[in-house]
Amino acid sequence: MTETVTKPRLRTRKQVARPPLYKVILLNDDFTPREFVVRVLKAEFRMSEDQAHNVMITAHTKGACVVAVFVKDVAETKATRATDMARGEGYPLLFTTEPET
Ligand code: TYC
Repeated sequence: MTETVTKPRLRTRKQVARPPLYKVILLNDDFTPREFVVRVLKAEFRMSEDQAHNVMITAHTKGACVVAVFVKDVAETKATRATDMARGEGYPLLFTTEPET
């Protein structure tokens, strides 16, 4: 039995879905206790104590720090939940989101 194998005339590439990613950003403020910021980062973003501490210190010294990137609704949900955790304790801590360039 014979078989004819023909090469595709053009190189094709499987279409890969790449949803746009969004950064979750932690903003500094003068009132939220450092340990509370660390606690929120560990709880909502599943960071280790060390990772959370580094992110907190970066936001504290530079004014803001990228926490992580996610698809849009995961980023928004996590930012909202983390911010709400702070509101529940009366702290002004704020997480925002923005598209990754
Ligand atoms: N600046 C706060 C303090 O001195 C601590 C803090 C760090 C708050 C990072 C917010 O994103 C933040 N108590």
